[in-house]
Amino acid sequence: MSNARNVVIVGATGAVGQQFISILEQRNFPTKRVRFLASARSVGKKVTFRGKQYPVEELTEKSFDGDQIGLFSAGGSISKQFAPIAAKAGCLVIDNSSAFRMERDVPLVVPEVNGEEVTNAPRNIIANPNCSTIQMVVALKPLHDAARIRRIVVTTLQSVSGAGARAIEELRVQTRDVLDGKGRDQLDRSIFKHPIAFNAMPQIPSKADFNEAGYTSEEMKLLNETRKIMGDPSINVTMTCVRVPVFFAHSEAVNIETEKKLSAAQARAILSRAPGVQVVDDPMAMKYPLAIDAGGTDPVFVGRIREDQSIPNGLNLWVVADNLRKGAALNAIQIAEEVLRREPAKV
Ligand code: 25A
Ligand code: L14
Repeated sequence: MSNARNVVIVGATGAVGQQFISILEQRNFPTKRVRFLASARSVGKKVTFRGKQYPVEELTEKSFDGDQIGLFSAGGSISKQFAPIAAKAGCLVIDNSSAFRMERDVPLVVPEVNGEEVTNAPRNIIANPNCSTIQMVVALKPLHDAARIRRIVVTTLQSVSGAGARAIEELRVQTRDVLDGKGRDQLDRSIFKHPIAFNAMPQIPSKADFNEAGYTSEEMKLLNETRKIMGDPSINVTMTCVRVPVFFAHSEAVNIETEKKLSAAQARAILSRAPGVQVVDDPMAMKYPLAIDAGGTDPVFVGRIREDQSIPNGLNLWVVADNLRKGAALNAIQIAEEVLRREPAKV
């Protein structure tokens, strides 16, 4: 394949890294050499890609010789340190962390919304947005185009996989331990400060990073990243992010106020034609998006579409997507596909 590139995965053993591997396979992404990097802890592990076994190699400053596309998901501090090194070695970095998202000369891309921005990457780094933001803007961009959104009020219900592979394990073990009768103080709480099994926690991420106004960094991403991706700094967003004991897929209760009136039927019609969206909205038949259906799939599911009767121009929606796929690995690989399609001379 003439379009094939050398691909390197950074954080290959993590929750998102594993999804990179399966999505490259599922989408038949054109690759030449593929390499799998993680920390020294993972050296000795093997990963299987397209039926072949590969060793996991340690990420070092010398890792990037000859790589053309780098898919990064090993956390913000690793990205800050290694993305510029890879980019300098000629590798186009598609970064899942928050390290570069708000930098002016780094595009923040959701292909359904602003795919054309991939050509605008002077630092050889493209940022993949926050998972909750991605699914929200895929659902809201077509409504914004039709009726101009002035204000968004959103509450997220986020799965534990957003906090990585060890968080998934923590929920699994805690659930079993609580059912076995263990008390709060006997539970392993290495990732989450409070028990996450049988609980709902209004704080993401797990380290306390509330700003002066009382918002978490995850909450501020929904404001700042939405404005950047939509290219409209006039959109107002207010939000509460909640961790729930779900393994995969984030759910969001979204309320919007628009400049022009949109009926629920009009919104449903617009969303049923929107790229990346699947409308599931037959409440009388008890059909609406569910995290357990969205896990392992690609679309952003939208349902419970109804008018907000408290204001003249408002709508309520329920938006669900797999946070490790559309919220992370799938979106990043769609960015890479967008790059290949446009084939800028650099890559
Ligand atoms: O730093 P941040 O931004 O706060 O990010 C925190 C975590 O969020 C996940 C990811 O966790 C990250 O570490 N994450 C990042 N972006 C995400 C997104 N968009 C996201 N989650 C969801 N959506 P993870 O566990 O899923 O993936 C971590 C991967 O990064 C590799 N890594 C870590 N440090 C590294 C490194 N790679 C290179 N150099 C480093 N210094 C990590 O590889 C994994 O691939 P690993 O070898 O460190 O981990 C292999 C397995 O070991 C377990 N583990 C991880 N940390 C520890 C550990 N075990 C014991 N002690 C530890 N401290 C993991 O379960 C992993 O499977
Ligand atoms: O900004 O813990 O991409 O659910 C994604 C996962 C932030 C934390 C990001 C989580 C991270 C979030």
